[in-house]
Amino acid sequence: MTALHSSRSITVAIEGNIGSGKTTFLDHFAKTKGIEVIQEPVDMWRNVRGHNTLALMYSDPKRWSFAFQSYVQLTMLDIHTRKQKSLIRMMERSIYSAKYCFVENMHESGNMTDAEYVVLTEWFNWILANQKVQIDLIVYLKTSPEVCQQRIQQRCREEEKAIPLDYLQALHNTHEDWLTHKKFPTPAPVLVLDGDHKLSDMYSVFEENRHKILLGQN
Ligand code: DGT
Repeated sequence: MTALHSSRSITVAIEGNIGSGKTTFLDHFAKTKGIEVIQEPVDMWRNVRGHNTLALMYSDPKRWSFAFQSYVQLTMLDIHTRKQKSLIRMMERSIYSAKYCFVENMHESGNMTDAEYVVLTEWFNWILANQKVQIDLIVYLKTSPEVCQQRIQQRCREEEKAIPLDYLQALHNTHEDWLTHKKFPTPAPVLVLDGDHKLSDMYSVFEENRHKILLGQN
């Protein structure tokens, strides 16, 4: 199948909670010619010159959230500013969800001090004002925290073993605040997909929405 439905190049960001099914979405569309897929740089976060910052953040969030989010912000900026090679780029998450979903949650939950939060926010605002961080469509996989938890348990990623349902609920709320209630600006139209179907049924949901997604419309 080919992706050449649109004549302008577009960037689609796939957003949703941990375990919401973003990788399944990207793997599905990666098979389409003309689409480049950029997965989230989790492996880079796990090995910053030998330091596993993802594990540090989960083991002691008060101590490590700021360092971790600083690096996440850098790696996301790197991806956003990479030259696009195909007509359609699909990327897992964005610099926006790192800030509006994760940083907000860490600050609200007391895992990040006001000063740390303000420093990250100043960096974030500077980036948006001075760098080209283009997104044309956000696909929001809206998946209930309970379903996310089951999927996280099934995949057994070492760092995520102790993620409690409360944390997934809080992250669900920050995604909803941003993408449904528009508490923060959305950089592009939002297409909401129900992520609660079993994974084998998700492919039909993706296909039903293929046309809109490839045209960058919600
Ligand atoms: P999927 O395919 O929907 O199951 O996606 P995941 O869960 O593989 O990908 P994602 O982005 O939801 O999360 C990967 C891991 O990295 C997960 O443990 C949460 C963490 N993570 C991702 N971005 C951030 C961030 O900005 N801050 C924090 N604290 N954690 C993050």
